[in-house]
Amino acid sequence: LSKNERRLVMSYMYVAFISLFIGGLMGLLQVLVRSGNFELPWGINYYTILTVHGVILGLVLTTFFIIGFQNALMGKTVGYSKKQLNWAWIGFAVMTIGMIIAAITILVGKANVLYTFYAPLQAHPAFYIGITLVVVGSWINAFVNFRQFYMWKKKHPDEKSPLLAFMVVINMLMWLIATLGVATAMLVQFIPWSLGYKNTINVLLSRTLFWYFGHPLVYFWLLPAYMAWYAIIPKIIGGKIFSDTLARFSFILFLFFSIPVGLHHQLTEPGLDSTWKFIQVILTFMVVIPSLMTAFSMFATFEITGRKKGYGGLFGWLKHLPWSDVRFLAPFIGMLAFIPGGAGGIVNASYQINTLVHNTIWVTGHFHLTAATTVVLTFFGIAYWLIPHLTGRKLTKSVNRLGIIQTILWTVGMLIMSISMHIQGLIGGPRRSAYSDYGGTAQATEWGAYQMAQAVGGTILFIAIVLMVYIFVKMIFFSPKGEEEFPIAQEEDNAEPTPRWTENWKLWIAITLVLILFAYTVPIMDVIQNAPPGSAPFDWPIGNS
Ligand code: HAS
Repeated sequence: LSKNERRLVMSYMYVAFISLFIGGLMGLLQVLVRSGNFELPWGINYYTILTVHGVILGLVLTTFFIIGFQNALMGKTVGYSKKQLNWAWIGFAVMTIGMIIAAITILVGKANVLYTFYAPLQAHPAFYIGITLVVVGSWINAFVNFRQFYMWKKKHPDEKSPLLAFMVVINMLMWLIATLGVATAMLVQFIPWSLGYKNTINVLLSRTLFWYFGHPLVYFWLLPAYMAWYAIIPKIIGGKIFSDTLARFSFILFLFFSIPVGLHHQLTEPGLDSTWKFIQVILTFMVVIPSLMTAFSMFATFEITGRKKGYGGLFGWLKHLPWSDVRFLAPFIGMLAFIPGGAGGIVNASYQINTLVHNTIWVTGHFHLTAATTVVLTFFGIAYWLIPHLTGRKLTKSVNRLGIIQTILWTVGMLIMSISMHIQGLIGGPRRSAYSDYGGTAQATEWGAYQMAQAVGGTILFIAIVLMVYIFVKMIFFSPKGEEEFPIAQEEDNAEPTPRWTENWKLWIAITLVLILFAYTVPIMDVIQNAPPGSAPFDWPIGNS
């Protein structure tokens, strides 16, 4: 990567790791409050810290890490022209300005609306404008990536595109189509309503537009982790990509099925016809398939590599994996966490069973396994080679050792926290609530032990976050100078050529749009036509309640 490209990617990384620290601190405060043994000082509202936690980790850390990482992949595989790089900087600037505006609005307590900003909770208009700017900045980046890809294809008409560039384009296409939902909600509903041009808001429409965006959002987090699993981990373990075609096909399936499934977050909501909910549940089970393909492909890579190195037996090939290399260990634990995390997702998506878990802290347990373990541990695994590569330093043995300790702390903290969240959810423990003994009811008494376990897990996690930030600073400023490789794997030698149909972009976009129109046209028309008069704004009572 050129000097300017490295600087661009590092700028994203700075925002991501500062966010990790602030968001993690808020997480610690939350588990302490929920344990019932701690009260927030100076009358700070519980929902302020919950909003900071969700927005800064779920929206800021992820988006900045992902776009930074993807820019590194694009620079490495298809390259930047000077003009493209300038536009990429403009995208970064717009995103950062938007992020700062939204962050300040939340921190001064003017946007206690959580990361889903459900109406009729109302924030100061600056919050909505800030988030909209983050989205606009990300669009600029998306178009830069599309342009880079297009120019590369023009120069290499008979070659297949580099796998990682192909994956970045799919992820940004999905993001672009998905964010149209949230941008519409912002421009048509939230901003005019919060500015006082409208007195009421169509709550169900705003939630439906949010989840049209909100579910592909979780795959926008997941796909960069899959990029690393498919194309980078094989190189780190000394192997090759199992199948280029399978990898591309699984990404194409994500493009098709990530978006027309948002209603599975609204299964308990009245006002949406259950037929359409059921149809979107079926589509949700379709989006499980590319993850199962990924699991299959990862096992295959591990086994083939192990056997090539001479390890036999039913599971003997597991021994060859580089367990003491944090670039492998952290993402591998991420993969393991996705087995129960994904299974929990299937539980959530099962229409009737959703009634049992919806709005309980089970759901919080689910996304701490999927997003905060699978995705985040993979991102850490990436950071251990990407940051030294960008700063021209070496990943030293001591940093590697610290990284392994960090990974173990994270795993232990997350296990304690998310297992207890899952169990507490099954016995009715609500999510998104500060501490209450609910008038001393027997059921609430049962939750106490699990809340305590979450406080223990959350404290271990906060220690792990401090250690990660320390490692980040060490990798940038204190590691010895040198060259760290940018590990990109080759395909297996006997791989069949990737068929050309994998790059039939017009067809992929057309199928995606048809599926969206099929799944969403009637529900959205219903929600608009049958809209009740609308809800006036609502704000939380002062304090922790
Ligand atoms: Fe989810 C709620 C359904 C995946 C994140 N999810 C959430 C929320 C978040 C979230 C943040 O249907 C909360 C939203 C809110 O605030 O209200 N989710 C699913 C389904 C999947 C799924 C079906 N979720 C994710 C991922 C996330 C994420 C990924 C973040 C990154 N989720 C739901 C539903 C709800 C929900 C409902 C709403 C609940 C409610 O009522 O509110 C699927 O994509 C999961 C498929 C995955 C698998 C696992 C495959 C396993 C792999 C690992 C391979 C391991 C290897 C290791 C190779 C089937 C790929 C080798 C091992 C050796 C031993 C060698």
